[in-house]
Amino acid sequence: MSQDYLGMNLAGLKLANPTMLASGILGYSTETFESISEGGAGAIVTKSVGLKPRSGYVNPTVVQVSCGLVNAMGLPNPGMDEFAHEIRRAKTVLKVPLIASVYGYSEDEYALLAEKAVNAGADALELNVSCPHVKQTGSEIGQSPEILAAVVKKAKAVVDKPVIVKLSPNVTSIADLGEVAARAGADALTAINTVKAMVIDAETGMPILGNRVGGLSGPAVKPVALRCVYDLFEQVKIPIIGCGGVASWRDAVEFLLAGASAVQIGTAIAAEGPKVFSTITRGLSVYLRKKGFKDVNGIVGLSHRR
Ligand code: RRO
Repeated sequence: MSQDYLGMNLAGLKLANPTMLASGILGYSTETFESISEGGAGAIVTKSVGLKPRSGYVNPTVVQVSCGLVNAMGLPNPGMDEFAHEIRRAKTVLKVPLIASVYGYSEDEYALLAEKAVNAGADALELNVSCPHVKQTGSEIGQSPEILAAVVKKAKAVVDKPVIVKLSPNVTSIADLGEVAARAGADALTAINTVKAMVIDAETGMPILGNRVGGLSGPAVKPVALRCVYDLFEQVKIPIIGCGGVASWRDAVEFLLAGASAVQIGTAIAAEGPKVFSTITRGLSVYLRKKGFKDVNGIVGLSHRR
């Protein structure tokens, strides 16, 4: 069986297969990125990094629920100047594209972060404009068409690498915001960030997360994410990367049929480890061969047929 079924060019990025590590899962170290790459991922997206170091919220920051994980990490990160060293180090060993996820509080900050990440060697950027529980960077930037357009335009003006925009499901129309990002020059969209959620402990009568509220990921959000990808595919012409509850090759196929060109995997790594990537790509390859498709592009958006 050949892996050639799975190779692709996504918005200028050469991928050996359409799976990526989702931002936010696993830290910032070259060793972790290497283990994910060895597990079979086609690309790696880093945890979101801002200009200044941030310690994040107090514990607990992640809670397991029956249908996934609820997190409110609060953007813990070492700051871009420190992280740039790690990008440089990772680029000396990684054989797959490294996509730097960045967040900021203004268009100038996003542009500066984009420049710094690309100068350090990042192959592409993912603009995180959709964190569900950190004010300003998530809710104000990603939900305002004007600010979103300004952020994307400015980032595109300063770097010559692909700019991907990660969208929130916590909006009235993700497709309208995807269109705004595409018109502003985004090369691809990731859908979706986590869904606003919380967990309450009946014994203590209190919210469990240190931040009280957070974002849900994992199997529960898959149908929400599929619908978001489906709506985006109807309205936007740039590639879409599906993210939300992908744990098996069948999940990946469903996202491709909805209109995604690739998928990101996050929560499933907690249960399966890095081998989840090769398990999914093997299954996807067998599916494509059995169904008579010669590559992934053959099924992207096929569920839109009438
Ligand atoms: O760090 C977080 O709490 C976080 C981020 Br930046 C995000 O984009 N999505 C999320 O669920 N958590």
